[in-house]
Amino acid sequence: MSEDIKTMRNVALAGHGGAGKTTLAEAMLFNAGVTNRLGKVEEGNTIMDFQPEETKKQQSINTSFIKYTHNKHTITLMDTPGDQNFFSASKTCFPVADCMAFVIDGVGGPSAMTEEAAACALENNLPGFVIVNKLDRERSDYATCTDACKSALKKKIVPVCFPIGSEDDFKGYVNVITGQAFEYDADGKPGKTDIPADMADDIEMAKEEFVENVAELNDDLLEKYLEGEEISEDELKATFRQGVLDAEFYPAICTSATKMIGIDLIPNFINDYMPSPVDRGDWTALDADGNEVVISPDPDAEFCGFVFNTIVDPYAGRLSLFRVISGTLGKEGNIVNTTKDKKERFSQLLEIAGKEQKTITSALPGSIVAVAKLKDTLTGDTLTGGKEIRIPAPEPMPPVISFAISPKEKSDEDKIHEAVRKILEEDTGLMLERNEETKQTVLSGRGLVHIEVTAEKIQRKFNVGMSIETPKVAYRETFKKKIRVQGKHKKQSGGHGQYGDCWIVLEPLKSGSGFEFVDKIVGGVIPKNYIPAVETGVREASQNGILAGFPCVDFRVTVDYGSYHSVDSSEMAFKMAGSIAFKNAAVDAKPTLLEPIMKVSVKVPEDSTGDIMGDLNSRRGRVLGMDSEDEKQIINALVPMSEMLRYAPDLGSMTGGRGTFTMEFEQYDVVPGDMSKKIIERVKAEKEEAS
Ligand SMILES: Nc1nc2c(ncn2[C@@H]2O[C@H](COP(=O)(O)OP(=O)(O)OP(=O)(O)O)[C@@H](O)[C@H]2O)c(=O)[nH]1
Ligand SMILES: [Mg+2]
Repeated sequence: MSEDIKTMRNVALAGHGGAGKTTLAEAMLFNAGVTNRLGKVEEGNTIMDFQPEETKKQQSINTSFIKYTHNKHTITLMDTPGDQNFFSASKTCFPVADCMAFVIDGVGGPSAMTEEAAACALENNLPGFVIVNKLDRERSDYATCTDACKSALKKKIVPVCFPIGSEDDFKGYVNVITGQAFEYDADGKPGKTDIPADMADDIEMAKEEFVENVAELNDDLLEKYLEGEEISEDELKATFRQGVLDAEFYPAICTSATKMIGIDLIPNFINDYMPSPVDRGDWTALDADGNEVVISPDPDAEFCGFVFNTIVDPYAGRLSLFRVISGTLGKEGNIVNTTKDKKERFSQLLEIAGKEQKTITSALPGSIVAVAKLKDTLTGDTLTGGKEIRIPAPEPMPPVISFAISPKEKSDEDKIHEAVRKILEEDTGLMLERNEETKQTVLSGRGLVHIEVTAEKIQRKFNVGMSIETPKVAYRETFKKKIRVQGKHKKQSGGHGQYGDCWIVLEPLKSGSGFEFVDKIVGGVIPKNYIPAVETGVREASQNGILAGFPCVDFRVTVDYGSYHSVDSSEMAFKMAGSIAFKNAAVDAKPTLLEPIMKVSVKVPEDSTGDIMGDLNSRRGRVLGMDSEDEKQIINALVPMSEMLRYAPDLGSMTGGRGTFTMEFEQYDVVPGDMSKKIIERVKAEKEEAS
């Protein structure tokens, strides 16, 4: 196996927004001499947050990549966004990392999105380590953070480094593996020092605990430990590394990214203990018959790559980012997209470095590379040299909030659709639907900010303005009373007249029945060939209900009597008669407004359950039952759609971002009287305004 693969490290910086991932990446690159200037997120000049939307918001929106060499190893850093609005951009990248660095805010500790990232690590079987950052800040606390990580990351945490000094006085760390201590000067330069006297006892205990944790993984070592024999540093390191690779625990280290404390340790720690693509081992793919096949990170095998990200550029076209899973890819060539069953060709192999792209001549297994202008390839697709295998793509994150979108300029209707369609290629967290009934185009995503940023991106990339508003709810109308009426259409204008006459019975049906039409004409009082026209008349008129113009549902119309004229009757005249009959009936058949009811499933930490139930009640929800899963409660309820349009941000603030929910349409139900009145008035006012 090529040494070049064994020295590769693909590391995803993961965790909640604002923990310092981008700043840490910046500090690491500066420390390694990749850059000669230390950028700041606040000043919008970091390597990783380079998109205009990122510099404006001072947070990461997309995952950024950079590869650099350190001590004969090549480290690819993936700086993922921690904000839940942009988390789908993180989730698509985690599977192509070989390990995760969980960056924790030393003040606030792990939060909801750290838990989400940890769940991805478990799902993909990725090892990881914890970086407790911001330890220079007031009220930061290393021990509290590492302790909280146990439950948040669902893993044993093994602290390897311990901070010297705290808060403003944080100045270095002691490493229990080597027993060495370092203090940093104002420029972030480390100097070897003695373990401070007041830490000696604690470090002694911490070392003991560390050795015990490691010894537990290896019987020989455990025996030595129990016998009180000396365990060499090399033995300890080797078993520790195996424990890390098997994800038996996550080691923890301590840093301040802004003061450059502990930064120089990170790449060494990555090189020494984190996995290479060879350590990661085989990947599982499916062959053409759906059988599992194994793909090894073998440079001599046939090429196979997995596309995990797409970037759309209005000028340069589409850029497909993928990880080489096996084989060695050359600087140009023909490849096959096995997911789409299409041939593709690329003429340049690229490596991404922040906002830059540089051409490279070949890529080994484990490499994160990109090619431009593939015709049919999108995120989640498999590329091969021809072999029919597919790597299963992870499910995109379900959208939680929807907005109706429209172009700012009416004439941009086509342009906006084209732009949104392109943005969907690079953002799997978005979904676009056309609601024919409300005549709205609905864009769904992970949060309001997600949709707002999408609008900004569309403006910048495609130069077209997009407005967003709360989507309209598709109400319906129905009837509560049975009634029999006549519908007569008679016109005598000069020569040929018009004559149609029918009697209908309109009666309510149970919810979900739709519309039924029954012909009970006897004795030919309406000729057979005119009866479908009566039905068409009723059906068309019922598309615009009497209350607020919504389609009518769940009723039956029976035509049981009528009359005709041998010269003046026509299909048209009977259609008019049907329409008039329906309108006459609708007024007196107790018309009633119906609203869509959603089946909602909310997953929250146990201590929020009471608040969530109370809130669902205030949204006119009906709780159906509760379940529990992974220390969380799942509340199932039926809630009117109109009450759920802004649920995502509300749930976020009620649970500190720890709640998630899904919802789908269940049924239509009657809107309560007072509410119904308000909706009808609002719709009428809107219609008047529009006309
Ligand atoms: N005092 C102090 N501030 C820090 C440290 N690390 C980062 N910050 C600040 O914290 C803020 C957020 O840092 P980022 O690097 O953008 O955090 P992030 O994890 O990349 O956040 P997202 O991109 O939103 O996921 C910035 O203002 C940084 O300057 C640190 O070690 N100490
Ligand atoms: Mg960031």
